[in-house]
Amino acid sequence: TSARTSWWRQSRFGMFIHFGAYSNLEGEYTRPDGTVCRNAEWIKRECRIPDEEYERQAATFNPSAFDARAIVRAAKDAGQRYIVITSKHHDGYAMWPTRQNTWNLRDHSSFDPHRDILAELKKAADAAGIKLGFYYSIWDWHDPDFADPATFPRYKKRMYGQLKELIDSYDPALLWFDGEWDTDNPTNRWSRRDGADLQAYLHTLNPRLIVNNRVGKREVVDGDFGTPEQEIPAEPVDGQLWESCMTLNDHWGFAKYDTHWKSSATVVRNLLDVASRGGNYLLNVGPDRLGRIPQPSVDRLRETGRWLAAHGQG
Ligand code: JFZ
Repeated sequence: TSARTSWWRQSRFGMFIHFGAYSNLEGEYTRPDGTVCRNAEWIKRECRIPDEEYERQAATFNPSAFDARAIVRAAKDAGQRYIVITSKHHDGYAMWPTRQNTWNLRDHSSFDPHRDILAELKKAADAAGIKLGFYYSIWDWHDPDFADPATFPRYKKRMYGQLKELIDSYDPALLWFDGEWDTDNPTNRWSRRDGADLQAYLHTLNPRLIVNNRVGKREVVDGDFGTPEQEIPAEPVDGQLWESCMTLNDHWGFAKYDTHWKSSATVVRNLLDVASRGGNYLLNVGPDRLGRIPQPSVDRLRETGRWLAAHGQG
């Protein structure tokens, strides 16, 4: 517990946003034989979409209705104090105009090339006093240098380059790593040493940056906080800050058929449960292909905020 993590420890409630090229499929892939395969942010891999086909669909991605101010307002109304958005998920697609490759929202989409959704979100968040962080997947299905141990150092260099771009351009308060496990490689290419090196590098760029434990191997020594997923730990690890991330339905990315929404009562109960145990609650929304947060999510965020306002927090 340091001054560095003070804003985060006091925040308690944040908004997770899963948004990427997968969102354009809205959770459904129709195979050439007409059968339908359902998934969300893992759709490329779980539905075995060929690379060329996934790239072709990404080229039509046009989240023209992405409204950073509306998203920030939804977070603020809910009583959330920080936002963590996927800057790059496992599919490797960067949601900002990275200079490391063309597999990104500016160079490989049908989106207005003058827009930059991370810059828009940063501006809106700053204006509302909301902290902004980025999810970043170490695991990368798209970069040809990732999968081969011989070329992995080249990938790592590009990854460092992307993270420097994110810090230089958008000054995130937090980086939320993922994909440090690497199911392609039982040899566990991402080592504790890699994690420690990366964390040290990031702190040379911004000493105040907060980083989650998936930067390393999710040990207590890795990063600043633990990341239990879809659960509220009964026995938090002594001395480790933690944040429980959860979906609002049953998917992280948008899935048009998924109507299994948690009630706002459940959300409030989870938030109180997490907060009473000293943790943070990072509640996910998955914008649709146009960039809009689904209305059922907006409704639940608003109801949660109303409850908090009526009971003295907020
Ligand atoms: C990862 C991602 O694969 C997923 O798409 C989503 O972004 C989520 C927030 O993070 O999924 C995980 C990560 C960790 C575990 C399970 C799924 N885990 O520790 O069991």
